[in-house]
Amino acid sequence: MGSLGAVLKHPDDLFPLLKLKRAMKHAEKQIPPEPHWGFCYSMLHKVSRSFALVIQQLDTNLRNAVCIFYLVLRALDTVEDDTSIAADVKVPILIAFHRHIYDREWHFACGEKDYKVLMDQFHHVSTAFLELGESFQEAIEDITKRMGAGMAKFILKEVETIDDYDEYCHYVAGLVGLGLSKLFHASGTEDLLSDDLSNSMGLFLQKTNIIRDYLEDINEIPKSRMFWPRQIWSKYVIKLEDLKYEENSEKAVQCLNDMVTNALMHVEDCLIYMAALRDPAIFRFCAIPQVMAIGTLALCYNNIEVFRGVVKMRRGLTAKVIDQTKTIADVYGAFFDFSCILKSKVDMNDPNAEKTRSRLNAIQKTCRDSGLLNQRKSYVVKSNPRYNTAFIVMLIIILSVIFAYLSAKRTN
Ligand code: D61
Ligand code: MG
Repeated sequence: MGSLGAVLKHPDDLFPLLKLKRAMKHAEKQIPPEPHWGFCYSMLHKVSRSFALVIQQLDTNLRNAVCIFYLVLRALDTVEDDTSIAADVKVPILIAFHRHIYDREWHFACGEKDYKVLMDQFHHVSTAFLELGESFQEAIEDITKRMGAGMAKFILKEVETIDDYDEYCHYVAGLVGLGLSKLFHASGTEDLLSDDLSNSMGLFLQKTNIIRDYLEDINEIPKSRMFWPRQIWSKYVIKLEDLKYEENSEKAVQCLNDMVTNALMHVEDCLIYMAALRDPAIFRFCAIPQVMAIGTLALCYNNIEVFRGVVKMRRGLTAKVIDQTKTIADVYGAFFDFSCILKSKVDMNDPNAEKTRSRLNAIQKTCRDSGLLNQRKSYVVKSNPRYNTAFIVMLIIILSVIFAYLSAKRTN
């Protein structure tokens, strides 16, 4: 459904969408003049739409450190994700990557499109990295070293058990959480938050991605990318790829619901982590991706489309999340609302229905016990119909005026 159709169906998306458009334009204008910082920020906008905007609203000092942290790890991940590189070439690079970020001469050609440009001109990232403060450099190098070693381990090892799954997600996303908590603390604005809570922030985001991207990953050329743990999918099918075949639809959706139920385990920690943050810009930077994740899980749950194409939140809802996520009350509200949506989709014949419902009840209880639920706008309560008709009438009047004006101009 085109964007106009989506806006007509969800008129209260319009203003947040316009604000998002303006914010993106504004962010793109903020590109620093120095060539290497210019390259880093324009690359950030190209390789990560979702994180670029939330990184841009951080204070300068921290923003530069988080921008470089992102690009260094995205480059490391580009080596990991390039399934055309042989393991005996890839593994040594992943393990030594933490040393390469200090070497302006180091380059390794791999990846596609913008990711390839990031690799080919990686010297700009190293130059900027070497300009960061000592404590920022130390945190970034430490996490790069541990993530590279973890990625190398799983190049040669399959994700078998749920513990393997948590370990893999720790290496590629949990460690990002640990690193960010160190950068927040080094910037002097936040206390150092615990590794466990920081790890959960990463696991919730990564598991949501792994669930949403099932089809894209299993169809990856030349080699499938498989992150769903055998301990879960082997309860439903013989091979992981069997989930995408029509005849296995019922089993596939049950397996999907099992994976979503597993990801919900991290929500409590994430809410505690976000409630502990003091700086409003850091709060928004951490909270917006989390609200996007619970919204995406609510969309994926019990949804066969996950095995037919990539399921994504509509742009209007993304704009609303970015526009409306400012305080912890907004976060409790969003997690409560999306938990309601998820709960309304639980089919009592689903093998995990009880476990899913009890995890959702726990999340909703935490949100209610915050005592902040009534101070927010809702993601589920439909905007009032009177407002919609008024809006549509307004739109038609504006369009007809524009039309009349254009046709008048043409005849003159
Ligand atoms: C607070 C705020 C943001 C947080 C956080 C806490 C904790 C963790 C994360 C962000 C990371 C979440 C990762 C979820 C998306 N998954 C990926 O990007 C996978 O690659 C993982 C390895 C590279 C991580 C790069 C990264 C991502 C976000 C950052 C960051 C670094 C640094 C600072 C801020 C945010 C996924 O990649 C998909 C792709 O290639 O596009 C994969 O390969 O599995
Ligand atoms: Mg990867």
